[in-house]
Amino acid sequence: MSETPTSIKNHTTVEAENELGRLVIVSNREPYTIKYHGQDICLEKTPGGLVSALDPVLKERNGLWICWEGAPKKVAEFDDVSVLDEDIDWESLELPYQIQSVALSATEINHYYYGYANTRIWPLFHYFVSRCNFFDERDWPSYLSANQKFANVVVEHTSDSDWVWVQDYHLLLVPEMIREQAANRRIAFFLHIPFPAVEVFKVLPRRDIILRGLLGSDLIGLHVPEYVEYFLDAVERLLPASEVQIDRVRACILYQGRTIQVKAFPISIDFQQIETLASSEEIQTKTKQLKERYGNQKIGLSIDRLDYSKGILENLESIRVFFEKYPTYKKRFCFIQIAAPTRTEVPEYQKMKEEIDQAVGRINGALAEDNWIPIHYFYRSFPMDDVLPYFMLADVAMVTPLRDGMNLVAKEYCAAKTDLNGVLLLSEFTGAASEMKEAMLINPFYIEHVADTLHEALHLPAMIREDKMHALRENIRQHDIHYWVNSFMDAFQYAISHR
Ligand code: GDG
Repeated sequence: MSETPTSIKNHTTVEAENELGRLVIVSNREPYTIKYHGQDICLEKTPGGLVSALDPVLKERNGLWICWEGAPKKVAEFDDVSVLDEDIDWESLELPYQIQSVALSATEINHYYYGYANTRIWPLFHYFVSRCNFFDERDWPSYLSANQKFANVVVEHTSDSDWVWVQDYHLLLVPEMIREQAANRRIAFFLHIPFPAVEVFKVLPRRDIILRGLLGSDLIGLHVPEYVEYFLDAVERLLPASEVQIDRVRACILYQGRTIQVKAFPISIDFQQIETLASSEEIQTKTKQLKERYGNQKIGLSIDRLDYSKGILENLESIRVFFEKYPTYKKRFCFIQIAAPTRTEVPEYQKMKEEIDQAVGRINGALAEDNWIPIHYFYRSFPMDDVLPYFMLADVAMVTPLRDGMNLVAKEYCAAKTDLNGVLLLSEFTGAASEMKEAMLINPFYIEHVADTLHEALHLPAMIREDKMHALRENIRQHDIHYWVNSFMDAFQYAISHR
């Protein structure tokens, strides 16, 4: 990224605020979750990098967050807390900034969210063409109507001096749908998943409508330069030459008399927050307790949402092969897999969970000895306070997605490794691999190679290990989530002044 980072504070002086206008985030997911503790209702910040990064900016700039109003109900349900049975009156709750919800029908939720977004766009953009469900005719109309509802709420609640920032693959049509009603609205879009190579993207029915939807934006952000190239390729090859002109040098597109900037913004984490937490007494104590529980063994760790894109099954097989090739590691190494439940309504995910259960059972059944088991498997979501001690415990983090837009776990592991005593094994099919050059890169499809690289990681001399971890940490420290937000907002301003 070429921009010089500007601090959030600089952006919030009075002049800058006037110049910048109000920031409006549009996402499927809500920034706050409503939870019941007995009779009391309380608000909890939705975990994850995006909310951590944007929440303070929205607070300082008195922003607005537009999201699907049903999302909090779903989260409550997953977490086994009472389910909210009434629509949420956000205004009655004490929120740090305005939240405007978008009401969707049950059909839209099923076919826009679970259907089109999660069983069509998600698998396709992660290169799982054969997992796509192209056959349910109800998905597309729901995707259209849900996106239209989001766009209508944006138009109604914003003005041309606001900065509207649309997030992710659920809302690919929203930029154009806003533009149709409000030609001068300032609109940016960020895609959190990969943008695939054109040969894969072109499989998508109505791909031209999706591209035109995105081209309603003034700025389109993707994680890494490779995805920018793929996006430009798709526009160039799949839309008529009479409609678009691509400027590869300036990475922009001329379309309907407007200039649209397309740029890479690798998302990151709140490095400082994790580093501070990791150094706290509470986390140090928890880490010590974990170390006592696992004894002298070396530890490998993976933390993922339970999703087929994360390569959990393939990695379990690598662990089996590792013990087969290097049997002396029995009782001297174990692997911990934390898999957080996600999209549990989708049959594909239920099936995957069963396959993982079986694989863990099979490997542990075959290899366990005395009190030792090779794989410790947790199928639940851990709060960050409980995740951090695992990061600090692990000698090797195995980040092995088959495809991933960026992958924040890789960055979080490094941020937590304040003692530099850890090695990162990283799939070359993650966006993170293009930045985290000091990681040990692996091809997660090449099982034997992953097993060998794990072996190599466990033997890495301390000096090399520490040098690598130091370099990884310094890069993340400098390019943290605040850098990401600020460089995106700088580019957004640039895009508006050059549109
Ligand atoms: C999408 C893109 C892109 C996981 N398990 C637990 C837990 N987590 C946290 C991690 C991390 C986050 O969830 C997962 O972020 P990832 O980036 O790894 O993956 P996705 O959820 O698929 O995110 C991805 C990201 O958007 C941002 O643009 O990087 O490529 O797919 O923060 O720590 N957190 C807690 N308990 C768990 O059990 N608390």
